[in-house]
Amino acid sequence: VGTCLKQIHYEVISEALAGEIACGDQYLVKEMEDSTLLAVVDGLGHGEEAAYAAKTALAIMDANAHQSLATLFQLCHEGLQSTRGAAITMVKLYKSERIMTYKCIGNVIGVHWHIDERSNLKRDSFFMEGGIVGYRLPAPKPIKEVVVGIGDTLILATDGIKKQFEIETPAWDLPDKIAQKIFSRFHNKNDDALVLVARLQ
Ligand SMILES: [Mn+2]
Repeated sequence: VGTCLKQIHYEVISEALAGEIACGDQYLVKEMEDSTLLAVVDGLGHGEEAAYAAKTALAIMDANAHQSLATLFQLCHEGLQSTRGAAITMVKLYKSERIMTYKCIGNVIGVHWHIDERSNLKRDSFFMEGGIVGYRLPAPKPIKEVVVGIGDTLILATDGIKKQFEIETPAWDLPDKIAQKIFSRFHNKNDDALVLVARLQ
């Protein structure tokens, strides 16, 4: 189960707030020749307008996926001016160099599970910057660059998932299992929710 691409195996679970049809939490996974772009967008609030902001961001990313994350955030910021705005986390995994770059603006949490020098499973949480894409961007900072390896797990989650999910070790479950566990244990039902789990391969 889940979706298998060349570089990653991933699963996504999402659910709109009860009573809403449209979900303001959306994602994009786009595999390209040299890299894979992963993004999770939380359109502000919930319902139609949140979903519209999220869809607008995803369309911009999809059309410009080859650009750097700095450029993608700038394009999204410009394109979301007439919307409510969104929290966005993007990750780009590069095939040749075994690195990823990432940037988080707003509160979509990112976690990177990997094996450290002492062969221990280690969690690194993404550095998050305050702001709302489409409304107010933080002062420009260098894009984060991280070494990654086969077997590493990336988890991206919106604030409809309680942040305690971060400290739960995913161990070696497959992405679909991890996503199901997180969603069933940490879904807070006051908002749209989305979790994306990707394993590097
Ligand atoms: Mn939210």
